[in-house]
Amino acid sequence: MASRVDALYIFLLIVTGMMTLLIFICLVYFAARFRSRPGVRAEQIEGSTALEVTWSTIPFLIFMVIFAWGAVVYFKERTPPSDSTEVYVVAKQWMWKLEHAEGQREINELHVPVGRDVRMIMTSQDVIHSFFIPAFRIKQDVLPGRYTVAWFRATKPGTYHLFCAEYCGTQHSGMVGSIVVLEPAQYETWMNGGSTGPLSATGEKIFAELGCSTCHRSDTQGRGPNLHGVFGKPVQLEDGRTVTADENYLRECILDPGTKRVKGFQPIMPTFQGLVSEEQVNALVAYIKSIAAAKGEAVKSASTAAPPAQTNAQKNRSQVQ
Ligand code: HEC
Ligand SMILES: [Cu+2]
Repeated sequence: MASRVDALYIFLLIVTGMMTLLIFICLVYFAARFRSRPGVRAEQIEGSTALEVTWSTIPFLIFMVIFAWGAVVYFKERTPPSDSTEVYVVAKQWMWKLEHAEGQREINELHVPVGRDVRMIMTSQDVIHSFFIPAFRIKQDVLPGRYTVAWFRATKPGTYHLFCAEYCGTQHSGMVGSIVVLEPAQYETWMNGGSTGPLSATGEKIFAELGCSTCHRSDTQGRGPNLHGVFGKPVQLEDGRTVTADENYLRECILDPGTKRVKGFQPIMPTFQGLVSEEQVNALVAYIKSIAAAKGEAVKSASTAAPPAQTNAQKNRSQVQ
């Protein structure tokens, strides 16, 4: 993204620089040309349509170019490619905790391979922070109580600054880290050292430990919906709305089950607010995502999911509902 953002920024600098120059040249020229002289009097001029149309149209066109160009860069930056590697980020006063989908945990350091799309699913366990990697030109607020997303693809090996860009308390300035971009081979070596197993496997364990699995069974007999194949799909709610089961939806179901109740089910799911840490919620989300992926389904978003390919899990779901 960096070169795209820079190109737009340089264009803005050139346009504004040229305008400034033009204004100053006119200022100096007119001051000299129309200076006060004895016997010469100014005369009043009443409007010029041609001139007004010109000075409205030209800036309008320039602004529209800036708008369209900015929108293209913005949408590109806000839309993670669908096959990105995922990293869960938890911010707290005053550190960054990062966990790879493969299970590696890091503090204030993120190792990534060169040339891979990396999508960060971020939340905060206390106040608002902001995930800022200046070299990659990405900055995204990290909020308590919900997920926000940012992505990048590093193109050059090296170590890059990671900052918190939102004043978050006394040691805000110490909330710094680094993004370590490795060659793929080096990255493999790094990856193979000390993992606790995939995040989704950790999630599966927590799922059993917290008793989620007693209600959410992989057949149709549970008191709660079968969670296989839920992620990325539209869900019908009791109040008539249909929402897409993305990361934020899963998170809300776990922490605040009352607000979005699945159609056809009793409000018996207890809230896990305060019982699970942000890391545990991330693991549960990763697990629920993995059991959608295991069925060979499009997992990233509803828009990429092909509706006709109904799996058994989905058929079970519609029977339950
Ligand atoms: C006492 C039974 C029970 C337990 C325990 C339980 N749930 Fe639920 N869950 C339900 C029911 C019933 C629903 C559907 C009604 C609703 O949305 O509140 C549901 C809904 C959900 C949904 C939305 C499913 C969909 O199809 O959209 C998710 C996700 C979920 N639960 C995750 C969990 C997780 C994770 C745990 C463990 C931390 C858990 N549940 C524990 C009963 C339970
Ligand atoms: Cu911070």
